[in-house]
Amino acid sequence: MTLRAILAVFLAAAPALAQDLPRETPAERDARMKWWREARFGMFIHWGLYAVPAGVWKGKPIGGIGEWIMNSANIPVEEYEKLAREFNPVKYDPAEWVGLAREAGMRYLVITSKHHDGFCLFDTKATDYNVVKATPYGKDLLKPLAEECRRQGLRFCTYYSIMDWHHPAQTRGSAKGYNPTKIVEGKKREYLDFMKVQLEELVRGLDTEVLWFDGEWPSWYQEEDGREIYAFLRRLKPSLIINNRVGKGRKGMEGLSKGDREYVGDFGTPEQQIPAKGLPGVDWESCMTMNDTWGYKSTDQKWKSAEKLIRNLIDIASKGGNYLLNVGPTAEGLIPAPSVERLKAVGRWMKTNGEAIWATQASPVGKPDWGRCTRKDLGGGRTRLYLHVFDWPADGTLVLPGVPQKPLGARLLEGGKELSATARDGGIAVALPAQAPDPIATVVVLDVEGEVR
Ligand code: FHN
Repeated sequence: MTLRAILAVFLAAAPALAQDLPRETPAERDARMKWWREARFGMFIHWGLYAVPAGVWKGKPIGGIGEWIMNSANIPVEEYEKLAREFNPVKYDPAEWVGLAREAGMRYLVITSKHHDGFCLFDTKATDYNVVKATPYGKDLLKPLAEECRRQGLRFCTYYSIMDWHHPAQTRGSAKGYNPTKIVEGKKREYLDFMKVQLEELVRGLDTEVLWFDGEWPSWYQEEDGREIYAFLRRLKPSLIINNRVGKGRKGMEGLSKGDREYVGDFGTPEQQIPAKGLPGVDWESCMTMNDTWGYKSTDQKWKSAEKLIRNLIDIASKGGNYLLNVGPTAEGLIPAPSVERLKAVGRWMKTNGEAIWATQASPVGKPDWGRCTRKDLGGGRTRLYLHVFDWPADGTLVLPGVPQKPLGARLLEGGKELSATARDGGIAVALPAQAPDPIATVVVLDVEGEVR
């Protein structure tokens, strides 16, 4: 067989070969996922040209989420592109953003490198439709943020949309809008190669630690494409973590236990929801907004309370998941004041109670009536339970049913006041002070003998 023939055979097989997922033992996977599992809490950032109109187009408020305005208002590409000339985030301060996330108790940060509108916030060679080439700002936005994350000890991660309303290989779904895009006949390989160039820039140029895919739902994009992209990325950076939206697993992983996993990707991505019983057996992360939009909308002032955000964090951690909480910065580069206030409030709670969230495991006793529980295995046959009390018992006794293990000691996490813990009816009763130190959630630390499952 001639060399040309051998090459032809290999190239024809290349995409299939590329789908051979990297081999990894459970221990190797645990090592790769370790920092992510222990992080429990991250910042999501949706930022781009859509922050310029901020939910209003030609004087009219546009419904729906802010980053979808190009689709929601069915804005012609040539018109939407002009927004780049107005995008000049002179107030952008990466150190301030990372500091806010760090003080809130967040351990990683996921920012949109390219959302569905196709505009890139980094200095990509694959298209001139980017912040360096197309805006008066003229500088890469992600590189300084990545450097600041490393300086302040957070993991830098990037969101990437597969669906692209600007790339010539994809066309609008209908006369009414772009979503879901269609692929131009014969251009799918061109687009997948375009994706790979940009993904390589995010990995090699920005050293991203998580690739957070989205926009995977158009029918032209298939699970096997996800497997090809996943294999490509893991070969590029074996330690990289990739969500389930690299393939078509968004619906699957949210309901499947580990054994049934049929989809490519390292973690499930329930969105704007907290699965009632978590997702046993798989890694998962709930991504949620602080108001109702991901990208900035001047008209959306429906902010969740700090209490709600803190209790979401506790609820998610008690089910073994991560909380990816979103901010949508303005076109000037500012995180909206209501978001800043809430991040600081969450940070005050985390400053006292972070150890009851970070590196904890899911509750071994489900959801107690009075609040939530998280767990740490201390080794030496001891288990630490963090009892997050939302509803302070009127009679001053906190009862934890279903834990027959011998109590070894109990205390308030804040201040360390020792509490009396005794076995009672197959569970444990803890005597509490009359007043709850923290009305949102007071954490009681309870150590018991043996494993609690
Ligand atoms: O369409 C996007 C949306 O704009 C936003 O980015 C969310 C965040 O997870 N993801 C998609 C909707 O599922």
